[in-house]
Amino acid sequence: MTKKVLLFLLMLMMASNFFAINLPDPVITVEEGEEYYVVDAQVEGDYEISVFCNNRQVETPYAIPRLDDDRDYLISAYARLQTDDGCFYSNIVELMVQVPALEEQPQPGPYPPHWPYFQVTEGDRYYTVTAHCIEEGSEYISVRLYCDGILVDNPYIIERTHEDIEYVFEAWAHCDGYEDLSAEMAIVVPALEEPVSGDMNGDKEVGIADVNTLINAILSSNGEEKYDLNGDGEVTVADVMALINLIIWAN
Ligand SMILES: [Ca+2]
Ligand SMILES: [Ca+2]
Repeated sequence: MTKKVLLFLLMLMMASNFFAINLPDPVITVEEGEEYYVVDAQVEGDYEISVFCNNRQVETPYAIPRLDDDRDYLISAYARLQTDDGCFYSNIVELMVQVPALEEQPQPGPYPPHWPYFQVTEGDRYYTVTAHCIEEGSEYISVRLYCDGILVDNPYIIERTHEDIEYVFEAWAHCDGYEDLSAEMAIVVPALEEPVSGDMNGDKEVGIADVNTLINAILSSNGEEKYDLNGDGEVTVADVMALINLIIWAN
């Protein structure tokens, strides 16, 4: 090869370098999601970008699904510019992306191991019925309460009336993904207990024992309202007389 040819080649190389365009390197980004990792690549300037996942060209943004196990993916990208003087490339940028396995999704809670059950709170004026279920409080478990076939609040408050009333309750335990379980209960809510006039000792009867109780209340200056039989605001001998009259009248 002559010196002239070498010189010519040298000048050609210099000329090609002179016209060469240095493209900026693309930047690969990864957005981590619960189900997908999304890969994208950007470059400053108006250049085409080619992106590859494990050497296979992909469209961007490219969503990589998370699978049952951890996986590594080699992402590579370069920018390209086509001009009349030729095609110019940036460096190839590579990034190893570790995509972890899908996180375990919370499973529905365990099926209620027992049927729903009831709790009855007996009060002087109200009865309260509550339907429970094991594991209640879990977001997957709920309990519905029906009274005589109608959906009611749980707990359900019943006001006692002047008569005994029977109610039939049904409770349904619901757990996502399973069949509902139900239980039934009938209860009689007794009538309000009317106070027995003159019954000072609380045995529901009126007799000589109540006179003793009342006298003791007077002697001990116990002015409880229940001892004020004649309603004059005081507990005195007048109440004893009223009580004796009551006993005589009753007999
Ligand atoms: Ca009594
Ligand atoms: Ca009195």
